[in-house]
Amino acid sequence: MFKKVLVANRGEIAVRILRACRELGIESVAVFSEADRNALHVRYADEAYLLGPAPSRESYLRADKIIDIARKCSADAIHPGYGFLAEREAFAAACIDAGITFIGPKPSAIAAMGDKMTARNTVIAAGVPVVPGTEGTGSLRDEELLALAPKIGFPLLIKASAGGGGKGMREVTSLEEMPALLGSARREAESAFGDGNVYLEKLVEGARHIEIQILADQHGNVISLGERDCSIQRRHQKLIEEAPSPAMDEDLRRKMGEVAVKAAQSVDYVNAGTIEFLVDKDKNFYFLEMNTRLQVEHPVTEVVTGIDIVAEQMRIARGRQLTYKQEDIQLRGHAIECRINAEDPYNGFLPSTGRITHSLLPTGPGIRVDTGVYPGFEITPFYDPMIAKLIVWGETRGQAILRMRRALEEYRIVGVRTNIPFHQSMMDSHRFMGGQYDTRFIEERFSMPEPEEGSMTHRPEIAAAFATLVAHYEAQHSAEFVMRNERDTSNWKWVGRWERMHR
Ligand code: MV4
Repeated sequence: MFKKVLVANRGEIAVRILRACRELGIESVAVFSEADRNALHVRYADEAYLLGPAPSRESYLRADKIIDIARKCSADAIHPGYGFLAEREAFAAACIDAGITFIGPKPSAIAAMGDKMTARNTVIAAGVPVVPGTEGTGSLRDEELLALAPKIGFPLLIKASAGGGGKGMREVTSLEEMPALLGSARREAESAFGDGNVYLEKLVEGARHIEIQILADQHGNVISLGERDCSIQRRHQKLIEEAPSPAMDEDLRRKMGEVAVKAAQSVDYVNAGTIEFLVDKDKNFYFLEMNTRLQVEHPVTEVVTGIDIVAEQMRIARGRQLTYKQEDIQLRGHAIECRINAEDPYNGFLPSTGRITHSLLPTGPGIRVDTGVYPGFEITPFYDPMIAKLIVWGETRGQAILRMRRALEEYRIVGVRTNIPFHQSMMDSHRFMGGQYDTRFIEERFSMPEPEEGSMTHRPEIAAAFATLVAHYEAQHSAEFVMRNERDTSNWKWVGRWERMHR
């Protein structure tokens, strides 16, 4: 196994990867920005190095500095996590050139899947179903697109080649409005990606966003670990994910798993990856894109399969065979993940920054919390607002929902606003409970209830007074607790007695 791994990321995912290193007996290296000097990932790692100022491009996007640090501290491998450098072909290539293993796919696979038009054509050739639309690579001019549009039919979508995540995407309902929308899609894509190429797809309405997790080793073995339903999104930000999907059955799961494996093989994929599909009401499914990285929502798959995906990534990168064969993969029970964001659901989901003064994590049966923050840590506006992922497991979907309600109720975060109230109302929503939702659910059918009458949300001065009293009360009690220990038998003596008794 690797002797030392550098984690080129921050927050909960850096901590998640560092934990895997610890369990595998691998020494770990963290990198951090000036805003993250006190971050959890820095404390957790065996070694930590400063990258630079808070803005990402001066810190977590500094590929040169990261590779330099990895060289100087003799790391064998770099894990990029998600976001930042995870899907930069040039970064993966630079790691390899420096003699450091990139824990992820080959640069060629990142490139092939990174360009969505190329990805679409590559998987078409491998027999993977895609939404009807334009075919062939190379840039298409407006005149060609306008000629193809009526053949594809309206409504359709203009999508950016370099896109993904909805950037540069436009819905078109008629030929008349198309020239203007082509122009604005190209401009948006050009400024976001430096590439104004676009292609067309028929719009699939009322579909669910379902993705298949795959693992592929360097010896040609590829397996699928079932699906995650990620349809609960707001402005292309996923908020809730679950596995298995309430809309799937065993037959569809097997078919989509086989297709996902084919898509991965079409680019000689190695390591962990995810194939995104749209699934319509009639259970037709269409390839959308492939994410060539570990994903935020990987824990729901870990929880229902019992597989440690990050540990598998390390084994794969080290050249081992997959630990599991397809027939070993069984899904047990149901997992739901709520992304806990520092944002105000009562105020247009506006980001909320500040110091976390208190927090109390839910625990107990079937609960997992992946977080990168702790009391005393300051949430800054420099990075993603996601501060934790709350993942629950239940024997059935119903039990998982009940458990999620319990966990959300236990969760306390003081100092920043969070979207916990949003998740609570979602867990009470009849449509969510019935599994009847698609990608437009939040925008079209869901609204936050008004905060309760007299709620502290509206009375900050009363909340502040109460918080002071509670802090005082808690301080008194913690002092009492320490005192009692000093007067009474100390914990160490107690442990000694207990151990003698059990000899
Ligand atoms: C679509 C679609 C409907 N039809 N393509 C959004 C981001 C990018 N990954 C692809 N997206 C979509 N592509 C066709 N042909 C609907 C979406 C879409 C969507 C997809 C997944 C999750 C949430 C979404 C929200 C709006 C639109």
